[in-house]
Amino acid sequence: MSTNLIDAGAIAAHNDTLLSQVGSDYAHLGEQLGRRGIDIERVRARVAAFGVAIPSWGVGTGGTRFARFPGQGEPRHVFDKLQDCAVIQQLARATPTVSLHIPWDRCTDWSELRQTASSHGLAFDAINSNTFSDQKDQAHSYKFGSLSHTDAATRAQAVAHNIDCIEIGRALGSKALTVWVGDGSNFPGQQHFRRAFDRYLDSAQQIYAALPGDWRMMLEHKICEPAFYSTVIQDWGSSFLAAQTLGPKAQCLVDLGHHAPNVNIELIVARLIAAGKLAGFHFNDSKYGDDDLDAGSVSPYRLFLVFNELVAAAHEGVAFDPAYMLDQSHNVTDPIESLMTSAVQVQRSFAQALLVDRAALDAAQDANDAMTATHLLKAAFQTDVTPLLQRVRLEAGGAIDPVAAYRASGYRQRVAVQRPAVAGGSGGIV
Ligand SMILES: [Mn+2]
Repeated sequence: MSTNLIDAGAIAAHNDTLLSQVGSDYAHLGEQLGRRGIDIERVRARVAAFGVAIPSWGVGTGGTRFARFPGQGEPRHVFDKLQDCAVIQQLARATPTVSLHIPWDRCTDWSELRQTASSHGLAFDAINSNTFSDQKDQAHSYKFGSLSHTDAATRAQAVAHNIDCIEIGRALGSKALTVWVGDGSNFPGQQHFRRAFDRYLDSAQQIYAALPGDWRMMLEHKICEPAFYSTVIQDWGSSFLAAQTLGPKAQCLVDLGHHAPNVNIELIVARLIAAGKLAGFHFNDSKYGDDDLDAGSVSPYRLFLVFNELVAAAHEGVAFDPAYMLDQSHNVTDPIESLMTSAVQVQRSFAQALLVDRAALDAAQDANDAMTATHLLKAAFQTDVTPLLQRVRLEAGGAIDPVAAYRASGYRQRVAVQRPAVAGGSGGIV
């Protein structure tokens, strides 16, 4: 399989047309930042080292419970998905890892999959289990829950699946298992809240016991859906309680779209950092309380404020190592275009957070100078770091304008011929 999915000459030709423009914009930005006492080269080095994982399910077209409108040339299996991920990484150079989902990504030869990923310059991030839908030939149904199910055999089946995911992850070089359950209820009185949570904890403990020493278990909470009245791991409080109970290898994963509207997510991030329990992120955006929209497409300032907490904590010497992943549903766009754009958006928020004058912000906070403090954040957020991001991509061999280079490459049209449309598919969001 080719390791060069978009012709390198075409990328170079694309870059040539924009090269002088990027050079002059970058020089101007460097001068602006220099006046603020910021060394652009140092910021560039940190941004160049930043990466966000692509969810394998993200390269398929998503949908709603009403309908799914498949795109052209959708990936048929995990090897096609890897190829699309490789294209994203080749052009945008911000996504060196892929996060798999089992059973959607099951294959017969994991070592072949690992080798193929490696030939594309990709590695594997956290592995995701699925106990929110029934699989073919499954003995027990998850209709009424999985890890928290009232039936012990159903819980045991869900535990065994998670342990199976750990084994697959080990074969692929993953270091984390992400557990999101859809368990919950649709009617008041349907579920005994405390007992359901206790059953969840009991099951989660069995999974935790099977974790290799250098692994993390990432607990992902979600306010609603598929259960619409109550959810067992509904919010960061429940997630934190569970992570505390399980032990040091269990941490809380923050999916930006899994909160009620108006929840202060950056504050949750700060709390989890302080408690040593921040596992990482699923980045996306939302308007109403789920993770359907592209990262930063609606609220880029909120994404910046999340990164502001991360950069501040790192600046203050707090030891933590969050995993960064995208998790969003692409219903009306080409998933490759959305994922490249979102990866760059996440990278942009990180770059902007690096521009905050930390000493001045500390002083403003100590002096209760709210206006200065908020101006300091806005000064960083309103800095257009586009030339810096373009330069990072250029130096890494990517495209200055990834979407334009992708469209010009004709990749989608090529794979549409090779990949006939299949019914169903495994696009989705978790
Ligand atoms: Mn998620």
